[in-house]
Amino acid sequence: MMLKKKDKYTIAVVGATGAVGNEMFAVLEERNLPVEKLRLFASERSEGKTLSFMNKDVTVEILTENVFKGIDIALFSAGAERSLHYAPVAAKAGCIVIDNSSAWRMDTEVPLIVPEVNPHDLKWHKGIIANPNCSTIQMVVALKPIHDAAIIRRVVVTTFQSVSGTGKKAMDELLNQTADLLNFKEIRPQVYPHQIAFNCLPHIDKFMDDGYTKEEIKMVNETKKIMGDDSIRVTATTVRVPVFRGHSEALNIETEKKLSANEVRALLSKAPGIIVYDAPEKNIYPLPTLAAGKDEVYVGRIREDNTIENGINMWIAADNLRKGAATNAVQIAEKLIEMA
Ligand code: NAP
Ligand code: 12T
Repeated sequence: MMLKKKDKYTIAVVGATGAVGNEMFAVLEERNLPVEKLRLFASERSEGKTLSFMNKDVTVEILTENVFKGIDIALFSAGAERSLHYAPVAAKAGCIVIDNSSAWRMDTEVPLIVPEVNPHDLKWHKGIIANPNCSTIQMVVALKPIHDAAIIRRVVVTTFQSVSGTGKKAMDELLNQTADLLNFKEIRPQVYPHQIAFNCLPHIDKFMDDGYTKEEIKMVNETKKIMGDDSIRVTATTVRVPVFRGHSEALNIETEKKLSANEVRALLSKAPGIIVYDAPEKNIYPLPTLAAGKDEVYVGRIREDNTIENGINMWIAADNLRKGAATNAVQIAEKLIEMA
């Protein structure tokens, strides 16, 4: 299924009132996509709300099965259940879906795209394209140049994930808990099973029978699919931290060919979508506060792991709502438009 070439396109954001949806139309505006008409959808709770796009008010519409005719591209971020139900309905109406949920990512008929890594996989989409998990996107952007140069055998990753990954309610929970605790008030966790303020929870998404969380399993499986290489071994521990925006990750990488820390620095410096931010003597290293609001993946603390033959340690940070979600989805839309 190809996008028909036009001067301008009708683009929709499904889940427009959410944390990711909000960022999506901000990024569409910023990157100046050729938008003829923007349509915004959410649940009946948001009926009649207006949101500003290009200095004009756009009214939020209720999502139903009949809305997709005449829409060229729809960016979905309204939860996996909505994606499972509505993405095929939209595709059938001729609308190309770029889906942010986990619903379609591992479907063999659906390409899973990070434009810096596997833009070629866009060619075989059948109307639904999946946007990877936020933690996976920022990791594969940093891994791809290393894999191309030295073949990655194994990655051990620990994540430090912000609450905006869970959505708006979780951001409110961190804010309110922090204020309540500082005022000696009692707190009652609702979104997370434990206090998130002043704490770290080794628990993101559901636990599976083998003791891993779904988030950890997503990082393993999605990495192989995006990199197009089942031989890369990935093992992950995903942790929620009391940060509003920006995910950080500690990566330990084992390669087939030896790379020095300087070689990795040089490789990543010229790779697309990456900023090497690595001068520890000046306290320069990636931080979630630095990455927030940016579209690039920041990489620093690059050093050799001398406990194995060919090992590299590094620390990365990126904005989970931007490159981890909205920016990556909009970049996919840009590629579709380029290919039309
Ligand atoms: P959020 O802040 O809770 O927003 C949810 C959005 O979905 C709201 O716009 C909400 O509309 C809408 N929605 C909920 N139920 C709906 C329904 N029945 N019909 C139509 N719209 C409905 O959540 P978020 O953080 O933006 O996340 C949204 C989705 O993005 C999730 O599926 C999540 O899997 C995905 N996501 C992906 C990544 C990634 O890794 N790439 C990162 C974060 C999130 P109302 O305001 O009307 O309720
Ligand atoms: N549970 O899109 O809570 O698979 O940070 C993204 C973020 C699922 C996803 C989170 C999640 C996804 C979270």
